[in-house]
Amino acid sequence: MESRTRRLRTRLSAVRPPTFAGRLHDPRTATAVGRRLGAAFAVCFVTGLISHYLQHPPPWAADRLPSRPVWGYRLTQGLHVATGLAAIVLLAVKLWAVYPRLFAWPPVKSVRHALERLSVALLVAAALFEVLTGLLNIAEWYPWPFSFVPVHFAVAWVAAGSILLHVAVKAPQIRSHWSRRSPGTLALPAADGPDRRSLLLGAGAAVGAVTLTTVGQALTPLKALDLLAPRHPDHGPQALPVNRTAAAAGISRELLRDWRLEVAGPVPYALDLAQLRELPQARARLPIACVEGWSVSADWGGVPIRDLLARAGVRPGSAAVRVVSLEAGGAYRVMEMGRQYAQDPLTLLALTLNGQVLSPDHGFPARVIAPNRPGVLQTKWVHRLEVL
Ligand SMILES: Nc1nc2c(c(=O)[nH]1)N[C@H]1C(S)=C(S)[C@@H](COP(=O)(O)O)O[C@H]1N2
Ligand SMILES: [Mo]
Repeated sequence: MESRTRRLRTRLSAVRPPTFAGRLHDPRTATAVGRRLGAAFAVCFVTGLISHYLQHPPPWAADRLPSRPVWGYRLTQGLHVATGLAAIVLLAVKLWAVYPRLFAWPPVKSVRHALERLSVALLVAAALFEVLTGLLNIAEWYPWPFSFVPVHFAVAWVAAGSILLHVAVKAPQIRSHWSRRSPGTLALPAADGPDRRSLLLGAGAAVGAVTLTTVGQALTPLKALDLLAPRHPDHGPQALPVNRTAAAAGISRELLRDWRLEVAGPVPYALDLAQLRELPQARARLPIACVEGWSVSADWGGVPIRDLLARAGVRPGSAAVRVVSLEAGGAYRVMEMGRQYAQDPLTLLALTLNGQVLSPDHGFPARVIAPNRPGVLQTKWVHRLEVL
């Protein structure tokens, strides 16, 4: 018994944490991976800001937001989710490459060193938080007590700030390890190349695989490869995904029985569905581009919002509009749309989708579809327009 314990103890004492002294844990690898990770984060940050300000424009910008190109938000949000997913892979490789330094001993050597480590801790925490909350968000899983949007937005600034600080602190190393020809590499052994190349190729292959198997949720020519994304662009009623169903929104046949579109403006009026169908109809091929990353184009038919506003006595291009859904609660019940959107001839109060009457889940009897806007603002089950 005694000897067995001792044997176990000797064996355990032989187990040491890996030393990670290899070339793949040197500053050059950290720089090579860091560059790519930095690029992914930069695109992710900028496209995230675009998404945020399209959804929550400051008052001075609301009427200036452009309604073209129609695919603008589809592109930026597709990039946001794709670069965020790529960043997960790159962040893992980067953390693996610098792992020994994160646990270096002694933990603190000087005030400067302490500050540097603190900034790295902040960076790692913020970056992990952003990619993980983003990942769970596209899966529509919210296992946390806070509201996703403001927290994801705020921590993005922390991440961006700590990345800038990190790059500034590491500038000398980054500079000397940036390119193959830079002076820093001359000191490295000749055998240095292949190892690092394999690591970078492996990381590239992993990013490629993640991208190819998810990007089809937005880049529909690749939809056949969309194996890992939470949403498939074709799956849903009328071949279009649904985030919130009519049942979930509490839209019942009862509620719809006396449905009429009310328009509040200088000359208020109300129309029932038959009357709306009598008005001149327009068609538009526009995408729904969900903030969660999926997007699909469809053929929409209905009455241009600007015609409905003109009928209420609004001069073309002179008013923004508030759109109210029949839905009783929910964050997307009320939506506001600036002038550029309201006057765009492609902005419709849609009554049909791909030539058919809207299904209940797509917003029957009427929904908004506008160019270059986040999906969350394409309000379903519309029953009231208010001229602002
Ligand atoms: N009233 C209302 N409209 C809504 C929503 C909602 O929850 N309530 N969800 C929005 C979101 S997040 C998206 S992506 C689109 C999706 O439209 P679809 O279900 O027709 O594809 O509808 C938007 N319109
Ligand atoms: Mo959405």
